[in-house]
Parts: sequence; structure tokens; C-alpha cells
Amino acid sequence: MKELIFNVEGMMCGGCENRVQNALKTIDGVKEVKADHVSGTVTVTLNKEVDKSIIKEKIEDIGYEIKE
Ligand SMILES: [Cu+2]
Repeated sequence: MKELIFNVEGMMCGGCENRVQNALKTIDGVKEVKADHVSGTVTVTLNKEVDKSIIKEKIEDIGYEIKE
């Protein structure tokens, strides 16, 4: 099981966390998502290989910024 951690800007509340979590869970290969607006991190657990760029794109599609 592989875990990826993203630094995400723009999450302000639990609603934002849910939006990010629900959006990322639609990606094939994403098993679990934990978004935390306080630390500004999104932890993604994969059950197969998923390109990082697919996850980044999805986060940006719904209006949040990835901080490298
Ligand atoms: Cu919010």
C-alpha cells in the first residue's frame, strides 16, 4: 500500500475536506483519502499505481491549489 501526501492550499473547513476526499475517491486506485484543512495536507492511500499528476489535476479541478 502506497501513501502520498500533498500540500494543498485553500481548504478552509470540514466542507472543503469532504469535497477533496469525495473527488479523489472517484479516482481508480485511490483507496482512502484524509484531508486536513488545519495542516493543509491531503493524505492519499493507493491500492494500485496512480500517477501523481492525476491526483493533482483533480484537486485543482475543484478549486484548490497544490503547493510543491
Ligand atoms: Cu471549506
